[in-house]
Parts: sequence; structure tokens; C-alpha cells
Amino acid sequence: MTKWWQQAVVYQIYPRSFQDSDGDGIGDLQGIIQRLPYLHKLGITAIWLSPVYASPNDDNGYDISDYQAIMTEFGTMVDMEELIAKAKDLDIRIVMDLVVNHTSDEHAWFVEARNPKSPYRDYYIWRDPVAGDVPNGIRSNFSGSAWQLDEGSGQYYLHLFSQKQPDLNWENPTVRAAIYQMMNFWLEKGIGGFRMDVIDLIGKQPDQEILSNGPKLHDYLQEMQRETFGNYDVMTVGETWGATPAEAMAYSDPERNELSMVFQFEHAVLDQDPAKEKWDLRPLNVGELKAVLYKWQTALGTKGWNSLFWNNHDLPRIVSRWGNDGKYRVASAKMLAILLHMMKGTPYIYQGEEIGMTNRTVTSLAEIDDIESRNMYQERLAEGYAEAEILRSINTKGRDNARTPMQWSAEAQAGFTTGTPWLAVNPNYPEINVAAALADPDSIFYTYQKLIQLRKEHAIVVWGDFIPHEAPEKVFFYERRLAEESWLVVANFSEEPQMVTIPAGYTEVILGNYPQTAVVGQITLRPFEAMVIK
Ligand code: GLO
Repeated sequence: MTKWWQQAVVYQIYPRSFQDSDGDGIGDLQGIIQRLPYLHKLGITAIWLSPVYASPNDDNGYDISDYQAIMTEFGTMVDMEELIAKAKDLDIRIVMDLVVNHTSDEHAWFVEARNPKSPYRDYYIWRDPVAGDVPNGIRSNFSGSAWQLDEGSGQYYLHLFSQKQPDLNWENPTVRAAIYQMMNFWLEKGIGGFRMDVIDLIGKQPDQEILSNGPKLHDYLQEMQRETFGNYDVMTVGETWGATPAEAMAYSDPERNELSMVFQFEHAVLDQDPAKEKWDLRPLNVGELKAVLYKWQTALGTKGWNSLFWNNHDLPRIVSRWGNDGKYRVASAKMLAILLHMMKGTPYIYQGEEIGMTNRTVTSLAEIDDIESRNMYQERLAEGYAEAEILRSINTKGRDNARTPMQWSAEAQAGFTTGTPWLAVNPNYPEINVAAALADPDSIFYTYQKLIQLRKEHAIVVWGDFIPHEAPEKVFFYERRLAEESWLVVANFSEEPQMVTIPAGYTEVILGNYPQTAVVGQITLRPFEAMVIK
């Protein structure tokens, strides 16, 4: 049975940085509403909205203090309902970010839970000190120990992210019921589904130091499906950092009644030292990238479903990362788009990707907002790393790269706000912005628009089998095939010219990033050249 989300193209909005409507320097819901016609023009059919719930913003909304209220800076519940309705009028569904591995320490549950006698105590994970110190060696994803001493009770609580993000105790059935009730509150509002933040962590066994893919994880997801979204025609996408194809299948095999698909990051970690952390850089090996992407295409070929993405609010900008954000910015951004969007799965576009927004460079701690980068900076400085090296890691991999305000125009602050933006606008906005992209028929925007249109109009893009072809190391060459129809995709993932031979029978260029309408036999691909041929 086919599902709407298999044919969807999802656009991720990081609300804080998308569009400010009231001049306070922070994006908001009315800002998103104003920009719906733009998203409709691009052609996307779903929005993944990063968290908009009440939050003290230690981790920009991923620390939620009330799941059923809207963050004051973003607007009100009435604005949220208006957004859902107005998006629906344009055939766009709103997929909410579901952050239920942890809450904010300012959530009423945790405020209560600090009292050892409270019925809420067991909503979180508390342990006694061991030999006067932390219970064990689990580390927070945001540096340091994952255990924080609560002075009042003398016990430690677990926080796999910041100290202000205590982990919920999923083993407690009352917690699970409360979460399901909250999910139904949102489903009743007519949302299009959930993107589930670090969902692979909810089955953790902290005493055994088992964090992801814990033993009860799939039971919880099946229960969640029965109690909530299984009763609605919605999509669910689980964030699962280290999932293997077999695990992804367990999550997304329709017969298991769990999730629609997962976000796995095997391709997105290839430029880090595998034995170390994301900050420990190494150059990308294109052959390896190709092997990983092809493996996932093939492994979830007929059962299960892939998410296709280069970017999100946690990753650096792809054109700066693996393209070329100088001379070949436009060509490489288009190549990356064609390569990804012609694969099988549901594509995700992160705000600004469609106009080729780039990383930004900082030169001091004062310019950094992201708690992950700030904590790492302090930790590594204390460990004796040179500041220049720390900044190089942050400029290459830090999350603020993707979080600078959306560049709408060449006006002051890129048209994002009339006030002072919460995070500085990338200084390249006079050149790279939506207004300029819309005015240029050759812009990256129109390549994305065309790719979305092809997906809507040609079943082969959604359903066609994926067949890899032999090619030089830095060339991606694959086929999509549906019944009698066959399309080829070739993409030069380098600045050097590359030779490929197009098999007989394929001549018409459906889409490319250089002016070219026909090809025959052996051809030389130009820097970052990509084509779809039939
Ligand atoms: C990735 C999330 C990230 C959040 C974290 C805590 O891992 O998308 O942005 O900071 O999950 O909620």
C-alpha cells in the first residue's frame, strides 16, 4: 500500500532562524506563515518544524518546559493552529519535532521530581553516588559526565545532553502514558506527523551503559504506534544516529508497525575520525561516500524506506562541506541536489539549502551560540588544545553553521528581521539570498524546484528500482528503473573532469547543471557536472 509520505518532499524549518515578523530578532510562527507561498512555489509538501514548544532555550527549543504550549518568542497556540490550517490549504503538512528522550529541567515534571517523595521522582533517572562520585562513566553528548548531582537529594540525575535536559525514565508506564496523551493532543490538531528526536535512546539501560537501541526500544515504539499515531494517516521519522540497515529495517518495516522511516547518519559522519568525536576531522573519501549511499539504497530497496538528506540543524552546510562554496558554489550545490533527489526515499531540504547557503566563520567564543560547541570549546581548551584548532573544528562542523538566519534578500539583516538577529547573518547575504535566486532562472532554487516537480510527475522517481553502475571513483552513476522505463543519473563529485560512457539508447538530458540537452556515448563531465538522462 502506498503512502503519501513516500511521495513527499520535506522542508525543515529551524523557526528561530527562518523569518522574524515582529522585529525582536527571533524567527516566529507568523514569519513562517508569511513565507508559505515561497515554500509552495518550491513545491515541498511537508514541513518538519524544529521545536516550537515552551522552552528556556538552553538547546534552542530541544529542552521543552511545556509540550502543550508555544514558545512565547514564537507566538501562540492560535498562531500554530493558523499555520497548520494555512499550510494545509497549500497541501503542505506540518510534521512536529517530538523531543521525548528528555525534557527541560524547568518542565513542571522535573521541578516536582527534585523532591524524592514526589510521585514525579520516577519520571526521571536518579542514581546514588558511587564512592562519592558519579554513578558511572556515561558521557553527555554535549561534553562532560552525563550525571549531574542534585544537591537537595544527594542523588545524581542522568542527562545525555545538557544539564538542563534531564532524561525521562521510559521504563515508567506513567511517563509513557503522559507522552502518548501529549502526542494525541497534537495529532488531534491535524498535524502531519512527528520527527522523533534521538528516539533510539529511549530504551537505554544506564546501569549497563547501554544507550542506543536498548532492549525495550522496539516495544516502546510499537506501543506508541498503537496508542497514538497508528490511528492517523501521518508520517513518523526517527532520528537514529548509528542505525545499521538491519536496525533501520526493524524500525521501518511496515509489518512491524513502528515508524515510517529513520534518519541515519552513516554518510554524515564520514569526514570524522571514526575512533574519535565529530570534532576530529578527516577528509572525505568520495568512494566511501558512494559505497555507503549505495548500500542504503540497496538494503532498503523493496522493504523499509530511506530518508534522503545532506543537511539539518545539526550538520554543517553541504555546499561548504562536500561541495565548493567558492568558484563552483552553484554547480556543486546543484550536483549535490540532483545526486540526492534522484535516489529512492523521501528527500529532506534544510532551510537555505535550496539557495546554496554556506557555512559561516567565527573567530572567537563570543560569536558562538550553540551549547554543544560552547561546551566542547571549554572542555578542549582545558585539555590543552590550541584555540585555533578548536575554532577550526567549530567552523567546519559546528551546528551554528546551519543556524544563521535565512537569507531572504539583500536588504539589511538579509530581510530576516528589522531588529538585531539572535545569531549574526552570514555576511555573504547580499549575493546569496532568496530574492536573487528567484530572479535568476539558472539559480540553485530552480534546480530544486525542478527535482521536486519530476518527483511529482514521474512515478519512476518515487518507485523505481535503484541500480548502481560502474564508474570512476569520484563519479556517481546509477539507474532508476520502473517497468519499461529507465533513467540514468551521473554526477561528478569533483572539480576535475571525469570520463564516463553513456550506454546506447540514452540521449535526452532531462535535467542537468550545465547547458546541455543531449549526450551520446563517451562524455567528459565538467567540474561537479550532474545529469539525469533517459
Ligand atoms: C540531534 C538533535 C539535536 C538536539 C538533541 C537534544 O541529535 O537534533 O539538535 O540538540 O537531540 O534534543
